[in-house]
Amino acid sequence: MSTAAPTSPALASRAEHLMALEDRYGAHNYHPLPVVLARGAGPHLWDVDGKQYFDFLSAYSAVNQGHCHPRIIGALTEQAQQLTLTSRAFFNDQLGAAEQQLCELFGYDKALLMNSGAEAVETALKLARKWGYQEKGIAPNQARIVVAEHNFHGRTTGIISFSTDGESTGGFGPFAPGYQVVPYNDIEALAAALHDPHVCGFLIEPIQGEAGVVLPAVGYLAQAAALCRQHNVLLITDEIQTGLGRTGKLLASDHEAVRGDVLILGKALSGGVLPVSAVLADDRVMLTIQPGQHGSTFGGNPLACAVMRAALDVLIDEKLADNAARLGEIFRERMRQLQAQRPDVVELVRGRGLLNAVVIRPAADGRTAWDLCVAMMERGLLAKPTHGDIIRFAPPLVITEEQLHAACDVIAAVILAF
Ligand code: IF1
Repeated sequence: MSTAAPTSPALASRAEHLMALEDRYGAHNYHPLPVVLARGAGPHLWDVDGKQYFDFLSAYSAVNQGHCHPRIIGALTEQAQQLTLTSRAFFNDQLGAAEQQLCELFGYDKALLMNSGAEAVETALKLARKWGYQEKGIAPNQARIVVAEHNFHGRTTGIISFSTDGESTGGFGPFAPGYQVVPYNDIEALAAALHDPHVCGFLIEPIQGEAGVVLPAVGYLAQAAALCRQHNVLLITDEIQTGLGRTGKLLASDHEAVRGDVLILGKALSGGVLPVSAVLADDRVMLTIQPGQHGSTFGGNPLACAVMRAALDVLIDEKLADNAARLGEIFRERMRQLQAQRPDVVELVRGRGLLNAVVIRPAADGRTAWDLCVAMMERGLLAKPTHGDIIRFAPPLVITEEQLHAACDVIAAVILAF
């Protein structure tokens, strides 16, 4: 194992030195774009050399409210000097009001606060099973949960048990049983799966994010909800990436007036300040878990609650969902103009609100979406490809129309020169 310092700061630039440190001392579980960020504000990021970028990833939709939003940072710094963590062994003066705000905003009886998105997904799976045994009468250990092909719900061994992505699953078995995969956006396949009386839940992303911003047919979500009601199955909507204004409504499922029996939130629930996730459900589901049957050290901590409350206030007060709806139309129109100009590069444009993706045709000389992202980075816009040929464009929802056009000008310049 090399012990020498990777590079002496004098010889390498600060950015190169910092990238070398991560390479030497950090796990290689990501392949980041070669940019080293040091500051963020609103839709902008700055690297260690002071170069400004538009952030068109928003930390995978965790920074909907913009980087370092003053109201959220204010709540963080104020609470951080009062009380950060008590554990749930005791009450604290932040949790109840935070739970109330969540339940009133989204229309559920109760909320269970966790930390990462994956922890909230695991919590939802446990709730569905508990409800399945206690309320639906499924035989012990026979509960099954239906999921969609090409799903992404997190990285725990339990969650990747139902992933269909080799990158997420390879080398991590054995996997948990009790899941059935059906094609996304295929209502007949779902109907067939829900006939199984052991099914207690259907876990779905209203729009598949990691799969490359894949939208189901209009009406699919509503039909799925109807089938779940018909078969006494819990509809579990994972809105960790699509929720909180990202697709132009408070929740992506609002576009079809669908209400998940279990709602999962995360990412922008804290405005990207610290990990906060939540599961919301009515009493008939939530109260199947009793004291001592589930929890987490940091779940519902006072600091997370104060931050979450400010993040939700910003989302509502600044009408970020409406901004996403309006600017998303403008963005997709700009991208469609590019598609018309360079159909050899832009294969298709899809998305809703400010969750969009452009599918890129690889160039004859083998250049790919990655090369486009590097070129955009050089021109001051940060975006990341997913699954090779898809570039996700998801700026913070605080971006202005003028900033959006400036960002589209960068995208256009790179694509027209590709
Ligand atoms: C990575 C993308 C991936 C999610 C949905 C649960 C979670 C996520 C719909 C888990 C997390 C993140 C994880 C991050 C990259 C990003 C991501 F889709 F957003 F692009 F991976 F697919 N449900 N998505 O999107 O939440 O535990 O991460 O807080 O793992 O590389 P988490």
